Amino acid sequence: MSQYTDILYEVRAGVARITINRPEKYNAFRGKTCDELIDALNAASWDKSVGVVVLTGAGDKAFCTGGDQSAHDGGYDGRGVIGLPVEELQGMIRECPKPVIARVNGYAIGGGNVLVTCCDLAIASETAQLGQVGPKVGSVDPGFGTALLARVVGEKRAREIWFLCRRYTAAEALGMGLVNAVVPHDQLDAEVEKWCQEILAMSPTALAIAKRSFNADTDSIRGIGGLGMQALALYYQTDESQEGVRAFLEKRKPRFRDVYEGKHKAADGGEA
Ligand code: 2NE
Repeated sequence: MSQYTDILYEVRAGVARITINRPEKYNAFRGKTCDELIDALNAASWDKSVGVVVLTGAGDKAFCTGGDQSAHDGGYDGRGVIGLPVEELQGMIRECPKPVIARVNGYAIGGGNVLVTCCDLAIASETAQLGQVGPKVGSVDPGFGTALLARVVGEKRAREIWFLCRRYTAAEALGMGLVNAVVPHDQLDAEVEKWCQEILAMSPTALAIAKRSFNADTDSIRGIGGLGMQALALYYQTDESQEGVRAFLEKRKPRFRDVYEGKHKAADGGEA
């Protein structure tokens, strides 16, 4: 893949910078975006001139807001079990034998928050907001999105994040260990650069071994994700899930309970 449309890829002085470049969609990813991210991460992984990878979003509004809801119609528009090779993308961040830093420049919501969770380190602007939205929009990102998040922030917090779908400030995310540092927005690049320079002074092989040894402890979560995506593909075929996507696009509150309870009733309101 020589030319990208949805991302930017740049290697400079040991740092590979991968930017999701869909600011008009708040850097939401469609199938093509995931494929390009996978390709760029693969390139950075095996380029010996690269010692550290920075993943970010274009513009000042969003890091990434997860799956592109306008490319979602009972499934997304790309390849894979749900039409988004998102579990492959998350796995690729972990497989990359170099530290991957999330430069969280704005909203990290839904699948965007899962990318932050999967990255080795995360440095956030004071303006960033993080959180999950799945149960609010008829989706869920099972696997690294749930079980790895619990390893990062603890079980109770992770369940709160998924069950209540609140948005958290960067300072709150720092408090729960979801990000490593928070800086004023205009100092974000300088701070990321500082962390990159410190990493570049280290032994690349020692870093790769350390990263893989951290991963080994949580690699079984990949299986949970695979199983979860199969379930998610079926869930996306339901009225309940599709109500969530419709409500988001129509900018209204979803009527999940009506739809859910309606499943047990005949169209005339009697019991099925
Ligand atoms: C990001 C957030 C919190 C921003 O809220 P707000 O109130 O500041 O802005 P607004 O009006 O909601 O969004 C601004 C524009 O960005 C678009 C919106 O539709 C809106 O467009 P316009 O009306 O101006 O044309 N936008 C934002 N996020 C988008 C998205 N993901 N896809 C398409 N357009 C998007 C708020 O927008 C929010 O909560 N977004 C929810 C994002 C969402 O539902 N993400 C998918 C979750 S499911 C997922 O990621 C996933 C996964 O992790 C694994 C497998 C499958 C799916």
